Amino acid sequence: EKVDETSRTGYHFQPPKHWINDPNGPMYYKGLYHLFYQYNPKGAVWGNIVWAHSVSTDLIDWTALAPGIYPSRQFDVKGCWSGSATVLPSGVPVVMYTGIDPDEHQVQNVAYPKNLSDPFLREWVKPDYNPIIAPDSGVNASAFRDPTTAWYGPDRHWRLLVGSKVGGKGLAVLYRSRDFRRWVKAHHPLHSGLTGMWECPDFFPVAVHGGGRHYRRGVDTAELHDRALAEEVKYVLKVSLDLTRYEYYTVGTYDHATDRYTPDAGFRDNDYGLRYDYGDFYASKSFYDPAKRRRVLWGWANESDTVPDDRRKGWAGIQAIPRKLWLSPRGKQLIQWPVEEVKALRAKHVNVSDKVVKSGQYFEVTGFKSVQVYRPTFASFVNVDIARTKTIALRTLIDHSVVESFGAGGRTCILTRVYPKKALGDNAHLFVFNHGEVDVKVTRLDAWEMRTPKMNAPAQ
Ligand code: DQQ
Repeated sequence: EKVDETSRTGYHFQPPKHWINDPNGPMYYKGLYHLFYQYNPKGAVWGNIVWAHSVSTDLIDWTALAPGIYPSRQFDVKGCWSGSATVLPSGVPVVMYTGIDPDEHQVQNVAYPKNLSDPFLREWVKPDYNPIIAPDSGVNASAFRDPTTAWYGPDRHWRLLVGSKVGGKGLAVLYRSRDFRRWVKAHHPLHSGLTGMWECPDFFPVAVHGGGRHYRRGVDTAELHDRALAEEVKYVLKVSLDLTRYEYYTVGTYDHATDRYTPDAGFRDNDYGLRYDYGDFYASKSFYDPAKRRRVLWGWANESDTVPDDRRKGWAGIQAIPRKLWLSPRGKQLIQWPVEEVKALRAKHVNVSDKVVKSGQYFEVTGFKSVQVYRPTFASFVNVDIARTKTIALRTLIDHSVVESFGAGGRTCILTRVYPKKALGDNAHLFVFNHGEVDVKVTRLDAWEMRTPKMNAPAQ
């Protein structure tokens, strides 16, 4: 099989070939970041889904291992779909995922590492008591999937969510367990909305600013029931809407006693909420990184060219650059920013300062090789208090077929896929345009060539 390298990425996460989709079970264990992801080992279109597995010490250089979870039993014979990792208080990581059984029913399974002293967590054991959660009679068995990371309540019960729907209503179905083995459905879902199927729910706490300096730090889902901490946190519920292929989140409060989640006032007047990203970003999942006390968000960006193009290229799909995620000081939205490790890839630097771009004019930023033309196909708004900030800031990561932008310090994010045919290598140029009606002054522009990390070279 041939792989067309033309628009493959330089530093965004990609395997050497074939189809990828959702990030699965991200976690940090014994000094390594683990990323699993939906993968077709046989081709560049969706199908034959396994959990491919890669590890990294810095979220930048990645080593590919053999798939961690793949169809092997009745309860997952037709596919191993999305799921999450939970690191138990004992330090043992557990994976929960959706298996497709012989009747095409979606069931939830658990898997444990075979050897806890292996930091690579190469082999996973699926207990015979799987599935741990099967769709009951009231549930549509083909709309019941993507278990979240579990959290522990003050009543000493574990909880997790499964994405589902009833009629046109999306559901985050809540299950409880004392022993992580026997799970009982709660009488009401944690939350629901008139949006169609909820895929890939994610539910986690975020620190509230409260005047403190530490509001950017992440909070572990396992700390959810800690009283003292609970008073300084809000909760985020994110869902992926399979009808529109967009993701929405709300910020709100979570009552541990009643297991109710209530979005804050600003999020209550519609069934949607805010978007993580106004471009191509789906089936995302966050995890708590204890090494840097931050919450990190992974999201999948599909190709936006055609399926025949994907087959011809021999690959499809990338993961966005992992983003650190925190609550804005006023608590009205989340802020996302590429993890700081990305800066280590910066090479040759070019800068421009105090340059006026008249209305309708442009200038070229010279001194690079191998950058590409930026053709935006998505747009959104960003709230900026220009009287206070004086400037509008934009950070953009350009990487062959990916343009990932963070407006006003990470308040509005847009990931776009682009497939230039001519603007390749030395034919690629970087321009600053002013399509507005008034002149704009570029007070500061910094640009770097980016080095290519080790991207999924197989383990030795
Ligand atoms: N992708 C998985 C499902 C999930 C969907 C299957 C979201 O588990 O609902 O590959 O992209």
